[in-house]
Amino acid sequence: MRVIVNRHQAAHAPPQETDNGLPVPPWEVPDRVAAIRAALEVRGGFVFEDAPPGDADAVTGLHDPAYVTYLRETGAELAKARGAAPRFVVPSVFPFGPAPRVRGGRAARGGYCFDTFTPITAGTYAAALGGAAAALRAADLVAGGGDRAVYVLTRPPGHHAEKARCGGYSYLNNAALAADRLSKLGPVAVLDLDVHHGNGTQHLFYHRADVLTVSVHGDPELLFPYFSGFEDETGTGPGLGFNRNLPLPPGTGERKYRPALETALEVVSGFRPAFVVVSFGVDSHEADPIGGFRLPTEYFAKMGAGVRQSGVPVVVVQEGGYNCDVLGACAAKFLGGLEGTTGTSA
Ligand code: OKP
Ligand code: ZN
Repeated sequence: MRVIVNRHQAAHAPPQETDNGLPVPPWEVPDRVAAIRAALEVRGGFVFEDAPPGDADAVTGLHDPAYVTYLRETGAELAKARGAAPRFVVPSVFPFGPAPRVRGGRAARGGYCFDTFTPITAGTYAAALGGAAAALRAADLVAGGGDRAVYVLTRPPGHHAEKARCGGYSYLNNAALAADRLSKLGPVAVLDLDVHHGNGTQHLFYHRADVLTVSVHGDPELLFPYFSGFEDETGTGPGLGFNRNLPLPPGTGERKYRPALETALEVVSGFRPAFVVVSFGVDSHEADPIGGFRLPTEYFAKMGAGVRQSGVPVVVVQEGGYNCDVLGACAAKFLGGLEGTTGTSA
């Protein structure tokens, strides 16, 4: 299987994230990608390929051009920081009132971001654009018909990024960009298996009937992103009926996960997609420090095998997963199941 690697991932390495107002060590670190790559190299059968250079024009079809400019220019300013000047920006004030206006830089911070977990650094734009380029390359490969499945090895994640807002460690929505490109060729289903609801992907396709979005995740009453991912969010306008959320309680293990995944896969198949894009997270693993689910490593092979049953070309985009000791094994299991080299049906 071909693996498209984001060469610039390590350019994004914020020194901290802010949780309940306190600086804490970041979970979303460059070692995540290193750990996955090392495990895939040991397992063998993967061909690693650097993504082509990123291109802002390739992402402004889905993302707001002014937002993309904001990411680029904020990073360029931060690159000039010397001495005690801050090395990253995080919003302190979010939009409020009936007609919030973004006039200056401090308003832009809150206007273009929905949480305090997602700092912008000097290298964020390069890393995010590299991930987008990797996802688009993977889409082109499966569109060309030569590859049945391509894996996008990237960070930071993307599935929380909206049209004009970063959040949840996500800046550009890699999976959505791949899905949007593939949607020019036929119906696309995005299956989000990260433990967190893919609010950005839902938001980007909520009004569209040509891209189905299905997500299995932790109940947002208790888990990030808190504001969306509930069962009654089903789409709007022409997109009504083309969004499906399957929230599960904290502590979910194989027994509760399996029927939800089965339902998700049935919804995907019923849509008769020409392509499937998987937002793949390992944060549903029992050893993940922030996910709260209890899936064992072996189960990831069954997840991959389940996706294989769709029978259509698949782009797998790496999203979350924060225990570097299990990331590689789970990714290898999932991709093995998807390829049909390990695992049995979910
Ligand atoms: C991004 B992805 C930890 C709080 C973490 C942000 C989670 C972002 C997840 N105490 N909150 O979906 O894996
Ligand atoms: Zn996640």
